[in-house]
Amino acid sequence: YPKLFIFDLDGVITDTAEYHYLAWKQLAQSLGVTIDRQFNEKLKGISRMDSLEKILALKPELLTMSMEEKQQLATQKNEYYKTLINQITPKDILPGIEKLLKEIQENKIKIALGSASKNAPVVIDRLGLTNYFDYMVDAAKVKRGKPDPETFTVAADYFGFAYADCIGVEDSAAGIEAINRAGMFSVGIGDSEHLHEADYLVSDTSQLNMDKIIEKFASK
Ligand code: G16
Ligand code: MG
Repeated sequence: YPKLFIFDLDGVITDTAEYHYLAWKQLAQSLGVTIDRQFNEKLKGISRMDSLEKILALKPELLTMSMEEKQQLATQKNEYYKTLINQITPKDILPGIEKLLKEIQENKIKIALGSASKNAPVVIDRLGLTNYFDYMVDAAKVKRGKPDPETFTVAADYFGFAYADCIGVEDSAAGIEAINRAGMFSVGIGDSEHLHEADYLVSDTSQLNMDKIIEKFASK
């Protein structure tokens, strides 16, 4: 029986990718760079600074920028993002997620958040889901982001649980790789083209069912 579920945020609990996109688009515009939704796919799940580097790479003369200037731009993007996430309400919880959290909690299994976002606690609060989480990984303290397993192992270590007793839920390939490398059971949300390495894959969050996940976990 599993002891801990670790959830990714963006793309699993809610769709903040659109807000990240709008904030990056606004920042890119001020640099004379245009980005589209297709390009934004590359920014999903990766850190703020790594995302900025990918945008700067679109215009070679921007790459010579100092670290201080880059920090300023990253902060600017975050200011745009923080304004946008103020619009988030519990209506933005993806289908099936609150039911799943409730079932896990009722079964006395611990729940953690494993997001790369430093804004994750604010988003969870705006969604009204804070009380479901026994622990939230502090993205600012994670040294190596996904696909490194650190985000997930930090959560298990907090409780002192064996990694094999944990289940990670992710929508990105980098996230599934991180869960697998941690030696945990991986649940993927998306298509087999991107997430074929997941131990168990569902097409969207409405297909998530606790009993089914635990059955798959137990038979691994
Ligand atoms: C999220 C998003 C990424 C974003 C990252 C850092 O990850 O998918 O696009 O760059 O967090 O966010 P922030 O700038 O708020 O610290 P996740 O792990 O929740 O999918
Ligand atoms: Mg995600």
